[in-house]
Amino acid sequence: MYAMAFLRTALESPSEFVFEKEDFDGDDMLGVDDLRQVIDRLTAPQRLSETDMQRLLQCLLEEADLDDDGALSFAEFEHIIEKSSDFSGTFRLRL
Ligand SMILES: [Ca+2]
Repeated sequence: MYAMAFLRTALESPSEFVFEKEDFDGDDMLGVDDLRQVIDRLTAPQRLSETDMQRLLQCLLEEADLDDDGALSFAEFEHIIEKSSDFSGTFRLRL
C-alpha cells in the first residue's frame, strides 16, 4: 500500500518523474538501481536507511513487477499507477 502511494506521488509530479529519465542505464526497464535513485531523490532531503530502502524496493517490486524479472517495464509501471489511482496521492514517509 505504501509503495503504491509512493508511485502515485511520483506520477503526480511529472516534472520530477519521467520514466525515460529515470532509466539511468538506458535499458528501457527500471531496475533496482534505477528505482533506488528515484527513491533517493523523492525522499530528499531525508535519506532512507538501507533497511527501509530495501523494504520499499521489495514492496514496489512485489506490487508492480508482474513478470517477476526484478525490474519494472514501462507497461508494468503504468499498470501500477492505474492500480494506485484510488489512493490518496499524499506522500508521507511512514517507514
Ligand atoms: Ca518486470
